[in-house]
Amino acid sequence: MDDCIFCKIIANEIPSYTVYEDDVVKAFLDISQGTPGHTLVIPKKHVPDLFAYDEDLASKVFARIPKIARAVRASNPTIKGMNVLNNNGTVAYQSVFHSHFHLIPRYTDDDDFK
Ligand code: DGP
Repeated sequence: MDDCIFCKIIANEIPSYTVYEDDVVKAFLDISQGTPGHTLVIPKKHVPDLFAYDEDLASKVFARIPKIARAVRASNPTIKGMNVLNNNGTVAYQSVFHSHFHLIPRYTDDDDFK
């Protein structure tokens, strides 16, 4: 998609800090770090939101999330937990309409993040 910021990140037209990449997904640091290590996992195929996945793509993308979550957790021993968040639709606070999963590391007493 020409006007999609995440498609441009996949194409390396916009720089990002890559955490993980394969033929199906790319994971990179969110420009707005909710907590340190806040990572986005996106399918390389442009799908606007959760409602647009077919079963094949869903099985491939969702299957990769635990592995990427473990890699993020392993990057910092002070990460004690993680929120996985997926916003769908403007009313649900989706702002980029290329489906993405937020991996938000949680730290002891990081209550600033809700
Ligand atoms: P959401 O509100 O769920 O659609 O989250 C979109 C996220 O995308 C938001 O946390 C900020 C992030 N984001 C937007 N533009 C860029 C960008 O150009 N680079 C990176 N790394 N993240 C971006």
